[in-house]
Amino acid sequence: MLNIVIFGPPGSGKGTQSKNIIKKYNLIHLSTGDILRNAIAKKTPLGILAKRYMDKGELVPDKDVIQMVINNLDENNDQNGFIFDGFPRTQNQAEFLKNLLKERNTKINVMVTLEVNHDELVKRLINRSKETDRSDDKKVSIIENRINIYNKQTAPIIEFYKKENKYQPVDGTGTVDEIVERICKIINKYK
Ligand code: B4P
Repeated sequence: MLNIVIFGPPGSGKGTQSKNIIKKYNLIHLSTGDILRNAIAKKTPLGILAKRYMDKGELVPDKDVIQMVINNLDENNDQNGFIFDGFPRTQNQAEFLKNLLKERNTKINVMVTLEVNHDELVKRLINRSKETDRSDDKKVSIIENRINIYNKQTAPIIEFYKKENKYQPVDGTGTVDEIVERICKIINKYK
């Protein structure tokens, strides 16, 4: 199995790159953001809960996101591997994912971290808000809140993957194709 964590701040291009990488390596795209937005659209109990957090740019509680990931892995048994997009986002989630994969006799091969500067992130998310109806892209204050939360709660888990020798930074600026190429070079070393 090949399991990849794609990591980076909001707007760094995790979703964009995941879509390209799953095709090349025949992986399942497990995007916690997409699953949560789908739950919101369907007004499920999880969606109703998640909306309260996501509208403010805050993280959805660990226990709810973790249960959602367990369900998704169970539904996709016997696959080639996964790209985890937007998960883990906290130390708890990172430890949980490690244990969950161990129980299933597999592991994360590599964590690819997209590096994009603050102003470019804000610019991309404002642009995206013109094309989509995402409540968390609508106001600069919410975008800034998400970037702050990333810096405080999410970025520290880079240390977790560094200790495991799985952390690989990638320049997340340039054309989408250029970035795909950089990521594939890394994946090929770890697969
Ligand atoms: P996500 O859905 O994960 O979204 P994201 O971080 O905003 O975006 P991403 O990095 O995927 O950017 P994209 O490719 O779209 O999270 C949304 C929310 O869900 C979180 O804030 C949180 O509330 C909740 N959530 C999700 N997972 C959670 C978890 N594990 N725990 C708790 N809460 C969780 O790219 C952005 C824009 O840039 C696009 O418009 C794209 O076209 C553009 N772009 C991409 N690459 C580009 C490039 N190379 N050049 C120029 N533009 C580019």
